[in-house]
Amino acid sequence: MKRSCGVYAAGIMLAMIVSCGRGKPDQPAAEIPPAPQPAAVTPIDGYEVSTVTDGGVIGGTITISGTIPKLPVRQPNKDTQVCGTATRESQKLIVNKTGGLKNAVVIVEGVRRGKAILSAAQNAQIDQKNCEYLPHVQVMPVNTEIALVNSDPILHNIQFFQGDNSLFNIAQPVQGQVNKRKLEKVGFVYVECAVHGWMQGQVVVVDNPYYAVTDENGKFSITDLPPGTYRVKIWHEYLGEKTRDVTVTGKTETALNMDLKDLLATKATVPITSTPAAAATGGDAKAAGGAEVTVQMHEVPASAGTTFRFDPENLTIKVGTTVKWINVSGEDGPRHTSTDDPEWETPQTPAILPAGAEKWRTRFLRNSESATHTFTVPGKYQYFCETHGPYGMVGTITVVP
Ligand SMILES: [Cu+2]
Repeated sequence: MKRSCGVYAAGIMLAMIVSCGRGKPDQPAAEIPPAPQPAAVTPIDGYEVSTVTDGGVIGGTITISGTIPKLPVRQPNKDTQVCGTATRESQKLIVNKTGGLKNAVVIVEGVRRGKAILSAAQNAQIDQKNCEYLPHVQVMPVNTEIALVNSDPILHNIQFFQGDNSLFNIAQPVQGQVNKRKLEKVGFVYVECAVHGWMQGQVVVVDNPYYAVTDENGKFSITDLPPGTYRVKIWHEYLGEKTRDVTVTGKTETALNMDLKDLLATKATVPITSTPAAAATGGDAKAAGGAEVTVQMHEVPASAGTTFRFDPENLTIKVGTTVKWINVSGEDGPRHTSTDDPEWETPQTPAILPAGAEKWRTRFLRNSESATHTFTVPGKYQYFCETHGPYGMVGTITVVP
């Protein structure tokens, strides 16, 4: 049985207030303030629950016709005693023999009144199990919590991104550890493990309960929609999104079948495996003032498995040189930052700046994206990636006059 956490927590808090606040244990129960009634409303602002008596259904199949590319497999290379060494299929484009597309998200937009939010949907969970996120794609209502569970006996470090922003970044070293976080903004959230780059997931945050995720045959069904015309969005992590207007009439099913081959065609022009940028300048590069030096951000072999590094890690440049950091972790690789902002330092990653030097903080760079900083103050700098710094992604730059 699923239990409302809010009600449960309220009950505990009330019990604590009661047990802590009362002087004598045998005071009459009448002095205890009545428990606040759990509000029969949804956590979604502006969405009103009402009985839907003449609801219709939108259902169908999302497909891709034509040749389906095979995306690169994933190769576990860390914590292999738990994660294993076998390659894993990409989860980004799963299409069955008849073209059915798995894990497409179908969202009916703008519904402000209708059926209740399923209690299951208010108990969203992402389980880190066998070095994989379960489920890989899910939908949850805004202003509800998602439980982050580590079922593995190793450290996972889960990070949520919404757009270019990191929402949070939590290290979970203990098997069975659970942390909960409320997601407060509608939109698409990308989830990544800082330790195991092949662990990636998607959480879609919505503002009404009319949504579905397609099954392994590409099928979906959204029930109990009040009659009306709706804009329906079909979103897929790899292919992008499309919308279509659908008119629903009472107690009938309206078919919504869509072939996303045109979205795939736009992807086909993008190379599936990225080509790393020109090789960096070596272990201890020197560059003249006014020049630009490139530092790659990518996965490199290390003594214990592989890990993410700046390459070169240590750089000597002349004052006036611009350093360009570029993420070359591959299309399936993680996002990286470069920062020397003390606000983001950790005990493992102190930010070191010469007196009078300007700090910097790049945004989270996706694969092939880059950012620059020009060094105008001589001295020694130590900077880091906000996500992978605690796992060794730290670099130094020595700026000489
Ligand atoms: Cu990084």
